[in-house]
Amino acid sequence: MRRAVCPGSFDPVTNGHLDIVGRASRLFDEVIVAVMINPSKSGMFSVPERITMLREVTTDLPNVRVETFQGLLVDFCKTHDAPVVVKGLRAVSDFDYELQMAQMNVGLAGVETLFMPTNPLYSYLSSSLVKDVTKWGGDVSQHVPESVHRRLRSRFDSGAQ
Ligand code: COD
Repeated sequence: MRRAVCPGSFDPVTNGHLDIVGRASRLFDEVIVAVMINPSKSGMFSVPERITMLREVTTDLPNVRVETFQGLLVDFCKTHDAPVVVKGLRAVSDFDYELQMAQMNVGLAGVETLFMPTNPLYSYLSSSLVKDVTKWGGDVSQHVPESVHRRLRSRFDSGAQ
């Protein structure tokens, strides 16, 4: 079985993430979306909330499952017998950091990274940007799935900063 991992913080999942996960699901037998826990980042949504949102928006992709992990990505990959990581590349600014991580992951455990060019529709999208725009009353409904949009709005309506 060809299995790949799409890792990230997903705080929250955007249409850019979803595009990469959907495309990866057509290339691999199984794709595991890994919500990686970074204890030094508090995040807006809890990890269980991020997992719930991801599961809601990937129900139409039967070969995609969502898991979480705290630790090295390569250890998650080893545990799940997934030798490949799939990442989206938005711009040159992503490249330096992504290249370092990709090279480190090969060196640590032979885990390869496949980079997919972002869909031009989503090339400027990030979780941080959708949170910031929502915070100041902007409309991000074109940029995140409907269920995520609802949660973002209600989080800010209830006073999140
Ligand atoms: N279009 C296309 N792709 C996108 C878009 C978009 N608009 N937005 C995001 N993506 C893709 C990118 O590939 C990105 O890498 C991925 O989605 C996840 O994005 P985020 O912002 O949710 O997640 P990040 O960048 O915070 O995730 C970083 C990781 C958690 C993957 C990384 O820190 C990690 O692997 N941590 C585990 C600990 C570890 O192993 N550390 C050593 C690394 S060598």
